[in-house]
Amino acid sequence: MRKVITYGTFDLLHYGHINLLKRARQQGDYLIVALSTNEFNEVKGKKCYFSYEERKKLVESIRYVDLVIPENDWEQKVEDVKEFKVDVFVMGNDWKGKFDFLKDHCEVVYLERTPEISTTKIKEELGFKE
Ligand code: C2G
Repeated sequence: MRKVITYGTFDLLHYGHINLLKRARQQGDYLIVALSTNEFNEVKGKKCYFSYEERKKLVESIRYVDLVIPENDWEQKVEDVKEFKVDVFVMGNDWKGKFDFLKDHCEVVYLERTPEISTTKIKEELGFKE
């Protein structure tokens, strides 16, 4: 079984996230999503609308996702790849090059982002104050 992993906050889940998860899943037979915890989002400087549990419930319900694990920090990726015997690491290309160190442990694939949509844009258009 060819296992894929990807990481993210996935707040205000939208079709850009779904496009990414669908293509990530197509890189193998099993997709793990490491979902940023509320605490790690503070480290990332991201203010989430939905809590970790709420975002986990949403991401787990996506047909392309087989397992959701917590992403607690920047440092866990190598351990995750080893622990879950991951073959492919996937991220949107806004991260291009940032995780090439993982090439020592698995394939690294950066996929095109869906350009016209983002959680920030949704919040702005709805008049959310950050
Ligand atoms: N994404 C996308 N198209 C969009 C928006 C997001 O393809 N319009 C992708 C991002 O490139 C990322 C994934 O969806 O691969 C999740 O996006 P975010 O929740 O914004 O993830 P981010 O905060 O960048 O977290 O350790 C890595 C970090 O946790 C990544």
